[in-house]
Amino acid sequence: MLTKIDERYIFYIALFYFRQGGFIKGIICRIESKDYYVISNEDKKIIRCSIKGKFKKDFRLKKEKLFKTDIAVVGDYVEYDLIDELTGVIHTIGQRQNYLSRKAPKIKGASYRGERLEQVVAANIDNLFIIVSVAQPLFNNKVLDRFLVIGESSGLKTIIVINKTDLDKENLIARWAELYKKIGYPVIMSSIISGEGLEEIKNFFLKKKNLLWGQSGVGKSSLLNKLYPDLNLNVGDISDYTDKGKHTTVTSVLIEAEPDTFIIDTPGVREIDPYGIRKEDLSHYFLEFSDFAENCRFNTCTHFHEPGCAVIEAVENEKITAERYNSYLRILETIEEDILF
Ligand SMILES: Nc1nc2c(ncn2[C@@H]2O[C@H](COP(=O)(O)OP(=O)(O)OP(=O)(O)O)[C@@H](O)[C@H]2O)c(=O)[nH]1
Ligand SMILES: [Mg+2]
Ligand SMILES: [Zn+2]
Repeated sequence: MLTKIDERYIFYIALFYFRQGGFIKGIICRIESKDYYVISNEDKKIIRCSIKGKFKKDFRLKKEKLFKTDIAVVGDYVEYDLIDELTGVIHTIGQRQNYLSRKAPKIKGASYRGERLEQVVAANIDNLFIIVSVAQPLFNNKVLDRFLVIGESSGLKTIIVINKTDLDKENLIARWAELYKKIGYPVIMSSIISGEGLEEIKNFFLKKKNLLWGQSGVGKSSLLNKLYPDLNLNVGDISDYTDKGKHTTVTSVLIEAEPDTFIIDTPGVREIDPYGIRKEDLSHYFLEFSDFAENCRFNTCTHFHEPGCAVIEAVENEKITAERYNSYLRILETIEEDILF
């Protein structure tokens, strides 16, 4: 005979197992206003989910005290309950292994848009591809360096893709490729016209979570369409092209291109400011500076004009390129003195 206490005990154990079994695991693949689209781990169906109210409240509290960031982003691992076949409620959001974030765009002459200072682009990324192009938009090493700083400060493995090599009739871009290879970055030269570099990109993609990032018009969506024709992503028309790009892709989307191979296509970035980086830390994100920076006379050296600066000496001895050092100075100028964390 079971006592009342035994019965209650068994009931709670059964409930525990039922709840465990009831949650389904998945990954957020797209966000539209308050709808979080999740790819189910079980049958790969896309489920439209909301986020549990209590969870949102907890998060808000945490947010006010600790950080201002996004509650759930593309690439987050979640657990959800089904309401019906294609809709559900998210109950838990997994700890992020890493994430890519940038400063939220500022409205001219006003404070930051809304409450958010940090805008998380996506989470749990194995490979960050920074896509630039030879022309349309014209290659700009300073822009590339800004992207690289953010990749490094987010702790992501970063790969540079220089696209549209078919437009580089005089082979002007090769020296830039060499410069970044010397620093230690994998650099892929690619073209959707000649097919150069596509196989190499695909090899990096395999069994990984990959994010494509860069300015508008560099060819992020075009490269993905070329590699996986079934995707049929929207691609900008070159006749609409302006210097600022057309912003064809409007929201980040995660796609499982092959089993366990995930790709995130993102909208073109308009302006890019490193988030939460202090002046004295900036040189850590210029990889080739770090060996020299250790030998500066002052450990708070910003390598701008301080006496006994080993980085400036390395620039003079051409061990660090003038191009990278100028980029560094430009970014240093834009970092605000008081960073709010
Ligand atoms: N010549 C040439 N044109 C290319 C290449 N790759 C892309 N394009 C063209 O560049 C234009 C922009 O391509 P998209 O793929 O829309 O660029 P995107 O980076 O996804 O742009 P957003 O979605 O706005 O961020 C299109 O007209 C493409 O045909 C290339 O390798 N060579
Ligand atoms: Mg696009
Ligand atoms: Zn220094």
